Amino acid sequence: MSPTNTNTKVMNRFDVTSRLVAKLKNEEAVIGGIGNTNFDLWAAGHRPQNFYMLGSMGLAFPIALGVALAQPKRRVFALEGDGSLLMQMGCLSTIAALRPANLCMIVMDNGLYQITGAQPTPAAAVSDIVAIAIGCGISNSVWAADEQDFERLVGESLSASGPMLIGVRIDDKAGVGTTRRDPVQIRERFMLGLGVRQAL
Ligand SMILES: Cc1ncc(C[n+]2csc(CCOP(=O)(O)OP(=O)(O)O)c2C)c(N)n1
Repeated sequence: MSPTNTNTKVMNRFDVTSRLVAKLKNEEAVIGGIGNTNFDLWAAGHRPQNFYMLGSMGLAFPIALGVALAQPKRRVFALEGDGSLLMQMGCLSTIAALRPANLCMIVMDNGLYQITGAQPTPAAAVSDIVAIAIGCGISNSVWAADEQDFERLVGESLSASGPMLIGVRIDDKAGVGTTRRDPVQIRERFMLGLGVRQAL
């Protein structure tokens, strides 16, 4: 099967991430995956409710699942690259089974392992990320047609009654920022931002 995203506009990760952040008004948590997704999340403007994954591919959705289950009243977003999601695909089945209503996953699909030299991923030619998510049981999985459609889908996710996955077809550009590589600070700021740690 070929990917079904060929009628969708090729967007830009930083632009789309900035549009997401601009729509957040209620201290929603946002988990960035390794590399470009968290670089662009950082560059879009640091928020205390942002978590930036460093080092391991595919952990943005599993971490976001934990946050969504622990704080069901908070809306949680997670950003992941297609290559990283393909490495940790089993998380989709787990999320489908647990059905956190407050979790929205966004896949930035450039069909590349961009940050390690732009090698093509299987999503470039044969694997359809949205079809995979639907097959795993996340029925509310869709490709965003363009930026306006992306914003509409994000708005829809804020009152969704089950987990949602938005596929975004993006260009081959690198992230525009670089997250400060301090895992302890990242964790502590996030825990303060989520209200599970008191300031000194
Ligand atoms: C478990 C693991 N394998 C390999 C790597 C090396 N690595 C880091 S980022 C990356 C590519 C990520 O691709 P994708 O998620 O599609 O994001 P993009 O770089 O395209 O934005 C690779 C292979 C790693 N950090 N961890």
